[in-house]
Amino acid sequence: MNTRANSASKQPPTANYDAVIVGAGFAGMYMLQRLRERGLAVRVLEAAAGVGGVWYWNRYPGARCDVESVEYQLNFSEEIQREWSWSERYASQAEIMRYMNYLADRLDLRRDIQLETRVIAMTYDEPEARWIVETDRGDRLCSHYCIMATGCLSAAQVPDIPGLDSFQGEWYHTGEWPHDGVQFAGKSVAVIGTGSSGIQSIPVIAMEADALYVFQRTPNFVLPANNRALSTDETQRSKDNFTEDRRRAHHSFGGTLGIFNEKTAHEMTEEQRARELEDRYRQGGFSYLMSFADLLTDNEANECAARFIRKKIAKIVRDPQVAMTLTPVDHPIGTKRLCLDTNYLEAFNAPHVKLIDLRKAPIDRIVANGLICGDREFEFDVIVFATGFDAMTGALLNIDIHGRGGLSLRDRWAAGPRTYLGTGVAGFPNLFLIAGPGTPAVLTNTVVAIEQHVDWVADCIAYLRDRNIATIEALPNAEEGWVDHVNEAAHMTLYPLANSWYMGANMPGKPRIFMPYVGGLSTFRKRCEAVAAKGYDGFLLRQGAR
Ligand code: NA7
Repeated sequence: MNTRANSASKQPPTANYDAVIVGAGFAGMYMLQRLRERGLAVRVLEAAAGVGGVWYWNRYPGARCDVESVEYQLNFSEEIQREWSWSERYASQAEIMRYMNYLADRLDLRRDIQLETRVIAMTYDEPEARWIVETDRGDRLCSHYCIMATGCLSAAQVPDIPGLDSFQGEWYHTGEWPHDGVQFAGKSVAVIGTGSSGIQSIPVIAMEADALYVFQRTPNFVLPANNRALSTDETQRSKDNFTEDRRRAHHSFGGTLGIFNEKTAHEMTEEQRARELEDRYRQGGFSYLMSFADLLTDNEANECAARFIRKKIAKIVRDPQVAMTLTPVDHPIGTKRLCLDTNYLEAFNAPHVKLIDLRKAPIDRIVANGLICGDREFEFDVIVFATGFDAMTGALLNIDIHGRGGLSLRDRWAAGPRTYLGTGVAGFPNLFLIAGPGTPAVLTNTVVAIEQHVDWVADCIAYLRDRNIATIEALPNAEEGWVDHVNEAAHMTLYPLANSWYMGANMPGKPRIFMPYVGGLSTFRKRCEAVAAKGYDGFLLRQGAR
């Protein structure tokens, strides 16, 4: 087991850093800024040819954020927030990329970011208390700290359907979309998958393609986005309210400014419930899930909100058979990531858009000019896999990470991910995860969660350096306690009832563990602050020169 660690320490590393950050999305960029402020020598390694993380890759037609743009930004600097204005209620992928590139230039981040460099291995060199980081370009970097800003949805998943190699047309995954775009005009197209990426891309592809086949395994709950241009007044208001809005978002349950109804569904009359749901539905966006205090914990309350959406589907989709196929019945609303829609349901009213229910017959195989489901054969020129990601753990486990004593993270997490506060892993000193399993990040406004995590890690590193502490490492019992707490919290809600990517259920063979923390960002923040206030309680701190 020790061979790897020993051999890693024998070869001289090519460059020395205080910190290596993997990934240049929101988390990696902000982490770089925070560590630079504290005078650390930092290198960011990024596989893509540009900054932006998940937004760099997910440039499929219709790609758009489903958190309100004025809330989906880094808010550490009021000056920057005043300089930047969003044009729409929900920012398009292109606008988010402009914002992220603006941040990279404005903060002069690029000189410390190495692009087109994929980290393939990381090995902890115990005698020297340092990490050796190896890349696909042959770099060997040596770093005291490693921060994994690898994203929760960055390992695209193309299902293992027999025959894909024999397909004569073009195929793409929404999460690895070509930068030059894809021409659909005059073509017959198949979209496989109806999560957020499918739901956003289908209506846009339908406008261009001659024929569109949508292959659906599970119908999803969709809510109108009601996207629109932001007025000058709205933009100004968000700038003027910067301090208060930032405070509110950071101390909220979900990292947003949305307001929860404090009443449970049972405390309301039928009329009140219907009005609440209708108001929030019209408003658009995720606030629908805040209609009742118990919407995600009580079956009846949830069913009331779910029934309301099912009725809307029946009104929008003209063909009753198609409407029924699009109607979700197998999971409580909100327990799979809710999808925001712009003309998704309406797209199925067009004669050239066909819905195929994979629950009746799954895809048997792909052939040269299409695919076969049971006794039906479909012909098309292009396949769009909107089939999601090896979420939360995929990007981390794609790297060959070995901690103390040669311990492999893949082995350590074989039965599911285990972290302390979503940040530290026992046996992996000075390794920090951002938005990792065990944090609330993916259930909240991720950017606000990322800000909280990064601030915590930056403060922690400052604490260690100020006190000459060489290493920090999660203690096994603290890790176990946190994993139990994350599990217990999840099982107090309806979340585990769905086959979601939160549960690892979208990946064949992946352990079924509810990975995110459902307790909310405000509770998580308090817990992190308490741990820091007690000198990083639950972590083992080792004194020593560094
Ligand atoms: P999601 O939400 O994981 O959706 C993937 C979709 O692909 C979903 O409908 C899956 O059905 C379907 N899928 C996955 N594998 C298959 C196979 N083998 N056959 C047929 N259909 C399949 O990914 P997205 O990219 O849409 O969204 C990811 C996140 O990005 C989203 O949650 C937001 O946070 C933004 P299933 O439901 O598993 O039956």
